[in-house]
Amino acid sequence: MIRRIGFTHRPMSRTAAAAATTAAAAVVLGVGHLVAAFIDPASSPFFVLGATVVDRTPKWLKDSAIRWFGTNDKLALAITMGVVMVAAAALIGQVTRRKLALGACGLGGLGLVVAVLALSRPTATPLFAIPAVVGTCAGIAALCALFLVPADAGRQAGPTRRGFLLALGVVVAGAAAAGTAGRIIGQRLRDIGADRAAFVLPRVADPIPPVAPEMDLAVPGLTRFITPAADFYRIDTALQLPSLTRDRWRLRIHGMVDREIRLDFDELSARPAVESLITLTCVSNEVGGGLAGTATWTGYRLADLLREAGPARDADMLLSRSIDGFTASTPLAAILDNPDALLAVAMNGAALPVANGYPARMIVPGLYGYVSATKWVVDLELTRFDRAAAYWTERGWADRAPIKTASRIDVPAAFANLPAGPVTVAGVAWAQGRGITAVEVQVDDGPWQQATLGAAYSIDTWRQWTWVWNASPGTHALRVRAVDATGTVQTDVRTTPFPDGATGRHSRVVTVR
Ligand SMILES: Nc1nc2c(c(=O)[nH]1)N[C@H]1C(S)=C(S)[C@@H](COP(=O)(O)O)O[C@H]1N2
Ligand SMILES: [Mo]
Repeated sequence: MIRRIGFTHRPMSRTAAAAATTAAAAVVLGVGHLVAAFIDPASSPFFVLGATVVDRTPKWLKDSAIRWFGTNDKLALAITMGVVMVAAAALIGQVTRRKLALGACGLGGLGLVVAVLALSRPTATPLFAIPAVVGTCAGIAALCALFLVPADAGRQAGPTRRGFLLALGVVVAGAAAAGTAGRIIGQRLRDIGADRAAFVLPRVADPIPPVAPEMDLAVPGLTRFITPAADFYRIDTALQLPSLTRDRWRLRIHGMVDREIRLDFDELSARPAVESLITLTCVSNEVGGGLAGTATWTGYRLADLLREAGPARDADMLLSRSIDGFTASTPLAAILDNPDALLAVAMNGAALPVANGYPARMIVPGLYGYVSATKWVVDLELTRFDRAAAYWTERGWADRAPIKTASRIDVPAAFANLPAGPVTVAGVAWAQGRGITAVEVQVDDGPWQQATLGAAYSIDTWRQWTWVWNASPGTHALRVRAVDATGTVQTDVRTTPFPDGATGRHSRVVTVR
């Protein structure tokens, strides 16, 4: 009698095969994540897949994702990826049902693809292939075990349902345990929390004027003048936040310079620190959207750092690169001519939150974040616009992206139901680099009326505004427009964020009873 155990197996039900293969795929990801903790979190198969999807997603889809899911876009991506992976695993499961070796090859092939993708990540070293390879071997072992359990030698009666479910449970639990262990070990090995806690705010010789309490108009529902770090919007391509401690951080300034400079964090800290209050805005912000925030940034003048390196006369771009491979192209003049362009290390008096670029990021007043605000920045290359492009400009977004004049109604809320009589309408308006000189409000097709402006801190910060409306019963549309210091009235022409920022006037419909 030929013992067939180990070479082939009893066919399994379609559902069981799908479940077994999905569990094996979970093992690939879980074990891969654990191994990656010891190599580099960015080499985890899960993040390699996610980051590859992010980088290859066409512009229109990415825009829609940001529009639909806002700052939950990464959660949406993770869920979508999960669904796709389960579907792919279920499909391989049907092949495995017929021939185990074929299923194992399928899983192995996918693992190989992930290994190659890992090697092509921007920060990859040859070690980046290891998590995918080890994870895939574990996944294949799990797959074989699950498919062979039912054909247990002693059991002439055939597969036992209980035995299979038990094995499935063990495999899934093992995958989850490996993934969780990877997460915890990854965090322990790079204790970014402790590193941040130990950060000491550099002393600023020439502090900026404080924001007096009366500068922050106390209207319920109105955006605060300074955005608390915890409420600051977050936009980036990072599926997993880089965990870069200060002692591992290095900055290289190179390219079209007289002398290349390399700095570590201590050497940076030895330089004179400055601070500035700046409103940062995302180009993807829709009319009326919340992708803008104001903070006090503490750091070091980018112009001083670049001048130390001696930029060539014909360089016109600073190409900044983050530890995770994101790049931004900033017109050099916007940095050399602006003492408020910073390599920032702190936000609102504390170390940068990891999500906002710890330990160092760029902040350049007046430019949208994608061409200026590189977080986790480690490399500054002086170059030219006719020689280089950056992450978003390669994808069709504009090279030159000054922030457009915008205004927003914060209160009353959309579709609010209000009693007739005096109603406070309030919001913020910004025109970084120019400054806001007036905000006007229109009710239905009535005349434009002057709002009262909050204090102007600087041309690079937003201004709050309020206007008291004597509301009469009915349904009304409130509309807002700003005027910047050049006298230009914010345009009514509606454009999409692509390629250089949305335009149009924000309006809100409310009902007065
Ligand atoms: N490393 C890195 N830096 C980045 C980005 C990114 O994707 N990766 N996105 C930029 C964009 S588009 C914006 S609007 C700002 C947002 O900064 P915040 O997340 O601190 O608000 O960061 C910029 N810096
Ligand atoms: Mo952005």
